[in-house]
Amino acid sequence: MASINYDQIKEAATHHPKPQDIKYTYGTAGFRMRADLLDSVVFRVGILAALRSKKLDSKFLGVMVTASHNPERDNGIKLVDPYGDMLEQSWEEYATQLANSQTEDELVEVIKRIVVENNIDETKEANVVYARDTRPSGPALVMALEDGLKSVGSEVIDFGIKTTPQLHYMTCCLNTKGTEKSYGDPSELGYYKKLAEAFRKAVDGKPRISALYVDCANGVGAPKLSELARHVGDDILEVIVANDDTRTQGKLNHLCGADYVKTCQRLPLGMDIEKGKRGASLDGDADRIVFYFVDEDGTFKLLDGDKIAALAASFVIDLVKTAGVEGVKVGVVQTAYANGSATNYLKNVMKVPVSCVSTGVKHLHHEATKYDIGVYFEANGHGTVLFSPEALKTISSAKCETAEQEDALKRLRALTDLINQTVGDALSDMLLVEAILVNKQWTLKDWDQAYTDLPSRLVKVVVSDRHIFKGTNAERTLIEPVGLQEKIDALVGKYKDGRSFVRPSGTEDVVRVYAEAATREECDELAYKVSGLVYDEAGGTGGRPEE
Ligand code: G16
Repeated sequence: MASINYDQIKEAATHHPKPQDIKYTYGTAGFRMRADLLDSVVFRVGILAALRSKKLDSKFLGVMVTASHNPERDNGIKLVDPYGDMLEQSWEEYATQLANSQTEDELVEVIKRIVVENNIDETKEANVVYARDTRPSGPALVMALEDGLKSVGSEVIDFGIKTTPQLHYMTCCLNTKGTEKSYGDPSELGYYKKLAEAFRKAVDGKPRISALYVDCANGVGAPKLSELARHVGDDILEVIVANDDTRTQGKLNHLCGADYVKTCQRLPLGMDIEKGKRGASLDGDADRIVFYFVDEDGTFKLLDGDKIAALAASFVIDLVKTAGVEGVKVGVVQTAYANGSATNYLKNVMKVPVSCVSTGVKHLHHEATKYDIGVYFEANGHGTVLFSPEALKTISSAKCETAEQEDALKRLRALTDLINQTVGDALSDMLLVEAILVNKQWTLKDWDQAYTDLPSRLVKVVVSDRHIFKGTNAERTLIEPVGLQEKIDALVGKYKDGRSFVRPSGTEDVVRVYAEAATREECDELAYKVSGLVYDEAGGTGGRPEE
């Protein structure tokens, strides 16, 4: 292949000018903001994806155009490394530099710097696979992405409309095809078949449980879940898809979806499930899931990512023990948002090692690779279970002496295929939870019994510049604005089991305030007092948060 043609890049860039006075940042999950501000960013991310592919010996890079849980007017873009994990962090800075280069000359300068610093062979082929969610702004942004890719002469595969985890799966499959690490058939059909077959094996011989109503946030999860359910077959899993309107503008994530349900702690619009029925919500790109039901007394009960982590960890630990592969150790990774009761249950009742890292799947995923089997879930329902290569080898080669051992081993092996190990995946996680509940013949109420959440509250505070908030200690302690943490600590000290922290969102233009305490009243009071502090200190703009 010829070297990079910088004049061609300059010419193409004139069609994607960077707006003046905007500073872009590669945040928690890539670039994310109002879609009408993203054209130049998407074009430049295309270039970066191609450069990274060249750097990694022409491996396929993944690019996803989505804003996940954000409102419909937003969009975003993120890069996926060859084995399905998030873009290596050291390259995030390059993404930010490219996005902020104002002129065509500056852009080319940054590209040349990336080439030199990474010793990139310009003549290597570049391969990029991309997909988008159902947002109306998606097609135009994909065209800008294609312009960026073409300007560097990249080979491309347009994967069309997909969930984010399907793109991660596809990227990993393409790069492992024909190797001993082959992750599966690189197609959407291959994805459904792999999951469906693994689910059948995981629940083999156990009776079906009641139907699951799934709120798909009027996003890409709706058609994809219907397709997955068809492959699984309703003889073993009955899924009722709700909020599946991907065509009417304004409905995506509106008063529904996993983020809404978790933040507001109430049923989504369009899911009026009766008492005792089982519900779940996906987010806009189907990488998060939370479960819920309405108790006999009418109380809404949420089973979030923390509950999924505890359920998955305890099931896997039991299987490992019964199968007799006890050398394999399980650990759990959480963030500061994990409910105090969840952490306490894992550490002190289940006696599992627990680590706490900063928000963002990229941080959790990395930490989870340190365990033989790493269970990671954010409280918001984003997560998965990772099996290390050694654990996989032990599980696949284990011999069993009893029928009980054989059965456990069979189910454990099924889980290694059922769980999307490239990234948190709402569809795969749904099947994981369902497989566990089927095996245990549990209702959601049975599952909920393990521990009782401390009342918690998440508040969004709109301020003029959220970047003045800087934290440390896995985001549990603020170091800037100076003095604010002491004020928060003083407030927290007044509440039984009180805990609160403040961090700038990496996906929305808000500051997030989390609080928990022994009672609902105390928790809400603490949350709103801390929110008030943030609002006053940082020149809040969106109306003072009130209870
Ligand atoms: C993304 C990240 C998650 C993170 C969430 C909120 O989720 O992948 O790890 O928890 O944003 O992040 P923040 O609090 O920084 O806004 P999603 O589902 O929106 O892609």
